[in-house]
Amino acid sequence: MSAKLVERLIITAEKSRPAPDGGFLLSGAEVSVELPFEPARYLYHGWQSWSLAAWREIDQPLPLQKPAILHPMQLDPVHVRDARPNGSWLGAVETPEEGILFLGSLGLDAHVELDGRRLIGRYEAGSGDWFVGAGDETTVMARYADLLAKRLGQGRVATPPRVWCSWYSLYTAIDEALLHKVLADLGDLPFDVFQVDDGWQRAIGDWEPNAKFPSGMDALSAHIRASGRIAGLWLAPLLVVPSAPLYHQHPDWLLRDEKGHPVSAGFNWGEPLYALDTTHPAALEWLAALMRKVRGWGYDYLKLDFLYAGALPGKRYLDLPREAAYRNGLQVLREAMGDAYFLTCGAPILPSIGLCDGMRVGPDVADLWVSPRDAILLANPTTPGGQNALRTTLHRLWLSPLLHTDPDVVYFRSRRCSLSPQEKGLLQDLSLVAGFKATSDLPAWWTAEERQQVQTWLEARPRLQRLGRYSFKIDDRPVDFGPHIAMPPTPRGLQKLQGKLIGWLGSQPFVLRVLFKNGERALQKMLAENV
Ligand code: 9PG
Repeated sequence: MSAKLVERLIITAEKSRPAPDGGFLLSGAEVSVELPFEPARYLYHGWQSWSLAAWREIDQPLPLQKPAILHPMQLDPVHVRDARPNGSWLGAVETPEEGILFLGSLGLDAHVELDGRRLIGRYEAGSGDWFVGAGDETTVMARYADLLAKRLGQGRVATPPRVWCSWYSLYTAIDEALLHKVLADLGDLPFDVFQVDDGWQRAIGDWEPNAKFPSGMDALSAHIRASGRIAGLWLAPLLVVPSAPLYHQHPDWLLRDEKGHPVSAGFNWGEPLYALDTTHPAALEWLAALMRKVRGWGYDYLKLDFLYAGALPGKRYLDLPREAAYRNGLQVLREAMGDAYFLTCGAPILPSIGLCDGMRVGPDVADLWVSPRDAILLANPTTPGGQNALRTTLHRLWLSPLLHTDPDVVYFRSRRCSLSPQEKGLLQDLSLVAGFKATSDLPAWWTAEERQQVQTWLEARPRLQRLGRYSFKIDDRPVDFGPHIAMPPTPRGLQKLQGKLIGWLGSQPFVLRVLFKNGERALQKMLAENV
């Protein structure tokens, strides 16, 4: 720790004492640290898996990302309009001595912002503890992770699984026969898990197999397990859509606002999304029964997605802070799923620690590097794409002592993929650095050479060394991600106007419905031609 700097800080808190390895432990509903220098860059740390995490110049505020209808599923909706540099639970600035000054909460429901020369931390409800550290970035973040481990716990699984996941090739167009074919085509490639993603269920909230899975989900898992692999399943258990019977059967289980309207959890699958109240005893019992059911079907790896829904602001059956309410729900899910591998996704970061084995730590990848429309016009760094996934994942690797950090899948295929060989290489290297390997490539799309690359990647256990914020050594090969994660320019003038228009259109449910229908049609066409 940088002792000289720490001595010069002016700390305001109810209680403050030196931390064992340098820095300070503070307590208080609101704490502040006065900086003895003018900071130039701030570490934005987004709320959930998909939200942006990145260093950014303080004099270049982040433009408001669009469309607004997706804010609940891409940001912390409470802090969308915060004008100052800010982030969930933690924040940091670079110091003149090439280190960082860091403030992070040790409890849930906390937020940090930079007000001029003051880092301020606040608990949303009540009070709690904080850690202040200064010095080398990797060392300070490791110390913070260590303190969190003591309070929140850690994942239980030593070795991260190697996963084949159905999403980034087949999307919702999966069916029983197709998955059997993929499983056969994978042959003896050493994937530990074959994970069925979105597309098997009747509806979001109606977790029974649809007509594309006539033999049932238990028959499918038996087939997967017969190949020597663990069967994995995707669910979004905390979401409910109006087309699901649950929405009408249990209106009292929905998270509501002060006026009694269901709280928006975003918009997807051509429908508005709503959230279950994870403090409602009957809803919790239903969630536990759901976990027991899918375990009973034979799925021992669960990817639970869109989990942020459980931590949105609203009125609950029990008057708990929102992240505490979420964590109680997660605890019930964890206990009911027993010893299954638990991957959280779309998950608020801190309140998931200790209850899951792995966590998606960035937004979705895609078979493209960046969408200029989304990145520039919509100023949205959370939509699917290689660059967005790379950027945020790199800023969340500090979580690796606490859980397996899932950077999302990597691509080897050249078929149906617009990533350049270099971009594919960056994502592959990221998977090695993050220590979690997954792909969605259809084996039938690989050339013989690509299949060989997959085999080599799956078997690799490289020596890893972190050289800097974005630079690593993988065995003896230096890798620098730094040049590839620049933030897009802030839209001005005509682009800003275009962005406003597209953002407005993108917030209209009828537009999103049309886009969804078009997407489904394009997917069917793609499958007819390629599978
Ligand atoms: C299945 C997918 C995959 C994927 C998940 C998640 O902000 N959004 O609109 C948004 C939509 C979907 C999404 C992420 C963000 O993808 O990350 O791996 O499981 O659901 O529907």
